[in-house]
Amino acid sequence: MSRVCWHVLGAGSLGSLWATRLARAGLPVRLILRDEARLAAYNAQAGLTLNENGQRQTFAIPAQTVSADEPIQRLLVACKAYDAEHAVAAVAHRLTDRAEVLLLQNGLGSQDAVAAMIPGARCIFVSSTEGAYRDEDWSVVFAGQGFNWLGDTPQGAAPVWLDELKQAGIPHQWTADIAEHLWRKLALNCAINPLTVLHQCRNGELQAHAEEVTALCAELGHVLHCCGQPGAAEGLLDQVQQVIAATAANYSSMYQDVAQGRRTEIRYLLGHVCATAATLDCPAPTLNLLRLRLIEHLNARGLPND
Ligand code: NAD
Ligand code: KPL
Repeated sequence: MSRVCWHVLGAGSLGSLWATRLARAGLPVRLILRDEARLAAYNAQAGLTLNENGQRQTFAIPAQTVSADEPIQRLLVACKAYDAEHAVAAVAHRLTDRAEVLLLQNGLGSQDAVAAMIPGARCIFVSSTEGAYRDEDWSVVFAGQGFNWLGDTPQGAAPVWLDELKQAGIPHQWTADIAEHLWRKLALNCAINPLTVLHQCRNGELQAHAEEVTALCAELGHVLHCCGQPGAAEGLLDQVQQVIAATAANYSSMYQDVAQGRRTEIRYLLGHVCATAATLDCPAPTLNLLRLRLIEHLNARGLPND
């Protein structure tokens, strides 16, 4: 039986982590790169390298640009939230009638924007807690074990190809409520990441700012109730404190983005919570103030503030 090819759009950290594990399991994978220059750079290498537990393994995964003409039946979108819509627009004409599109973006907002653009496709949202970073071009380090929740809205049946994720050793579960998982992760990120940027600290150092964290969690819980996500609010402060303790030595992803002069996903994290609260007339003064402080911090460093 011929397998459906996994087209991976965005050969960054998470895209490479998925692509290499799928390829390692013998599944057909294609990388989709943004232009001919990137394709030439990739083709000058032996392939894409996965660095797991200090072991490096390179996979000669075929690549193409967005403008190749091969039809796409299954697309994994692994760009940042702010790039997803534009990237998918470039390949939308290649999607088949029954295409499935997996959206790996953190936060909320980008998934709905992509889904609205490709109404004929089945969009599957993924909430990932796995960790990866690039140590060099075309090489990814698997830095943190985690989990992937997958689901769609309205909720459909679990796709049969979940078996392929199992085969590839990608930890996952299909969920009837992907929105709750995405909101919960977004709330965790909003309670931790902006504060680590503003206080210029590792996650663990937020233990010295316990009052601020507590106030934020209380308000996030309130907003989650307002937007019909009470499940995502349950035990939020406890979990935030656990994550802070468990990742005490780490710098949050937003801290790392700012430290390295990269654009953040603020619009899809704090920005999304504040915009949703405003739409619902739900008071969120602490979150709004935090967003303004973060914007000021980004402006001072010449970084995009959305
Ligand atoms: P990344 O910046 O490492 O990779 C994104 C890739 O997309 C880059 O290679 C970029 O060149 C490519 N890209 C952007 N626009 C493109 C286009 N138009 N055409 C083709 N390629 C394009 O980002 P990442 O860390 O892999 O994160 C991806 C998403 O996953 C983010 O929303 C992030 O928050 C989320 N996430 C990441 C991790 C992690 O550990 N890296 C963990 C959980 C969630
Ligand atoms: O996901 C995270 C991040 O850094 O983006 C954690 C570790 C949960 C902190 O919010």
